[in-house]
Amino acid sequence: MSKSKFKVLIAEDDRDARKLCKDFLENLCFEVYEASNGTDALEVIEKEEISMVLLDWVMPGIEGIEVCRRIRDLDINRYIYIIMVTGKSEKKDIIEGLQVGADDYVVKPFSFQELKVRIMSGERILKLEKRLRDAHEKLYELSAYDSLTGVFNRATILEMFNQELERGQRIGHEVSIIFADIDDFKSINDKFGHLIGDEVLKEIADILSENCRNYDFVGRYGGEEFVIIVPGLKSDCACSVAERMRKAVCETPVHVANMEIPVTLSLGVASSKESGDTQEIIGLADKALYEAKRSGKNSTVK
Ligand code: GH3
Ligand code: MG
Ligand code: MG
Ligand code: MG
Ligand code: MG
Repeated sequence: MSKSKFKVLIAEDDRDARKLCKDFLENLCFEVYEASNGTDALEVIEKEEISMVLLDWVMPGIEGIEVCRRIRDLDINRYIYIIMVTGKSEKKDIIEGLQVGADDYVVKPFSFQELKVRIMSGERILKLEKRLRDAHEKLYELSAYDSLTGVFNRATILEMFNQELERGQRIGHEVSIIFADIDDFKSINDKFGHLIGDEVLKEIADILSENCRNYDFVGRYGGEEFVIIVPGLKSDCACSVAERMRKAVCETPVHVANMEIPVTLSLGVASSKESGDTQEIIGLADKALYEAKRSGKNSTVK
């Protein structure tokens, strides 16, 4: 069997049986955890990234069958492969075990040869599941983030804005939004070229991200325009955030390819207090941004 990094939990109240099983699994290169009752088993599963459980049925306290049921009720984003290993050998027991969520069922006394091939079959499924999970994560990254700047893309940031507005309504929080547009970006492109322009966009995205709180969201709305969602802040406070960003950008020139490029931002702020409609709030922030541009740029308007 190939070297495996999967963590396996042996939940078994009989000490000798547990020890035998542990030695056997460690020889197969698994990282092994032990529990002598159902309560401890569930605790280990919550704490460690357990991938496979060899689960005895008859144990003091919470029995294996109930542990199995509770594992399937857990809200986790990985699969746990469960093999019931028990002396309960009647057909109705096997049916019940598989019905509550066990993937496999081994009746004691078993041969280690049999246990090994059953574990290998579980490992095949876990490896496949891990590959699918990784692929899903990768797809999410590709679809949710802007590939140039690494901040959220337009579709994602708008979805997050909607979610935050709903959450804000539920818990009675105001949600603010900031539109930030680079001033005269076209002339930066014209003067330094598009590639340098791209680097400037990345730097600005970084500065915006560095100047917000952990629970704010930064996204690229398009071109040289960014959006920052600020949940739980009234528009006055969101204006302070916007001003902090504006100052951070205009006070230090952006360093790209051994050049110092002066950049400024115009920002528009709106909040959920002004309207209950997503599009309307966006329209208000856009209008405020337009006003900042009209009145001379490098400023924040609410
Ligand atoms: P204003 O102060 O009114 O916002 O002027 P501006 O020049 O920033 O705005 P305008 O909308 O006239 O021009 C935006 C420019 O941004 C034009 C476009 O070529 C450039 N741009 C959009 N996306 C990208 C990109 O991904 N990379 C680069 N380098 N330039 C981009
Ligand atoms: Mg037992
Ligand atoms: Mg611009
Ligand atoms: Mg313009
Ligand atoms: Mg623009």
